[in-house]
Order: sequence, then structure tokens, then C-alpha cells
Amino acid sequence: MSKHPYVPPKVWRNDAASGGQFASINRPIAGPTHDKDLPVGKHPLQLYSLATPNGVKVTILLEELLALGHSGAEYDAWLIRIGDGDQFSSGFVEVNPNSKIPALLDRSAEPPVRVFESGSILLHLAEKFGAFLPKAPAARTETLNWLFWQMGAAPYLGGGFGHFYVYAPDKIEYAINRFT
Ligand SMILES: N[C@@H](CCC(=O)N[C@@H](CS)C(=O)NCC(=O)O)C(=O)O
Repeated sequence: MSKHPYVPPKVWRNDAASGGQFASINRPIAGPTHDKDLPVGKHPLQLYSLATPNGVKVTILLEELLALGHSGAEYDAWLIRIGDGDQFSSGFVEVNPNSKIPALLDRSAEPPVRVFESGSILLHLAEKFGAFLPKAPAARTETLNWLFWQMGAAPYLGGGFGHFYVYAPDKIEYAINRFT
């Protein structure tokens, strides 16, 4: 719980106890907390993810590609339990230094290409398979408009609203109104 009235300190320090339900994730520092390699399966695409709204974007695209007949989109899906800190393993941090799912390792290239940020993964897959991203300039731009909107605007505002409305230990009218 935060203290009232809250006066922001001159130098902010991480106080994990004030982090509410998500204190164990979204660490304000980078780097691995433990040494552990990621598992690798038999397919060229290795997906390290979890069924959150950011995670499912990638799984949906992979399944749509497979449904269209792109057999190269076969993938191994590995569960990353963010509540247990799997995103802070040395292996995961090598694929995404920002320690967030989804992350993809494209082993069809040599050396393998790491891809993180769900939007970057969607673009990588769309370009790799020549699908779901029109070639005509205007249509391509319109698609990218919405790709960037769903990366930069929708999760920030929707996530911010949900966080302050439901999860925040204190209900802050200003924050709720702003994100709504
Ligand atoms: N902008 C990123 C957001 C990814 C993200 O926030 N992932 C969350 C789950 S939805 C996560 O892995 N959180 C773990 C943590 O922050 O420690 C993307 O679109 O890939």
C-alpha cells in the first residue's frame, strides 16, 4: 500500500512491497536473475510465451499462417511463467533483454534471429511468409497504422485503465479518469 499523502522522493527507489499484485514482475532493472537455458524443440520457430493479450497475438498469427498452408510456420511453444520469474532466466534474457513475453527465436536463419516486442514479431512473420501485410503502399501503410496503434495506444491506455481501475492497491481518481 502506498503512503498518503505521497510525496515523490527526489531519487526514486524500488520498493517491492508497494508493487501490489504485480510486484514480482515489471522489475525496474534489467538483466537475468538466474542461469538457465531455454528449451529448444524441433521446429525452426521457437516461441517463448504465455496466453496473455500480448502473447496471443503471436500465436494467432502463427495459427493463421499454418491455416493458409505455410508449413514453415510450424513452431514449438514454450510456456514462460511470468509469475514465477521465468522471464528473468539467462536464456530468456538473451532472446529478450526486456524480460517480457512474447519472444521468438527464428532458427531458420544463420545465425538465428531473436525477435521481441509483439509488434516486431508480427511484422517479422508477415514479411517472412509474405502474408497479412499488403505490398501496395497505401494498404501497407494502413495495416502498419493499426499495427502501431495496437502497440502504442491500445495496450497503454487499456492496460493503464485496467490497472488503476482493478489492480492498483489504492484507487486514484486522477489516474482512472486519465486512462479512461
Ligand atoms: N510491448 C510488449 C509488452 C509485453 C508485455 O508487457 N509482456 C508481459 C505479459 S503481457 C510480461 O511479460 N511481463 C513480465 C514482466 O514484466 O516481468 C509487447 O507487446 O511484446
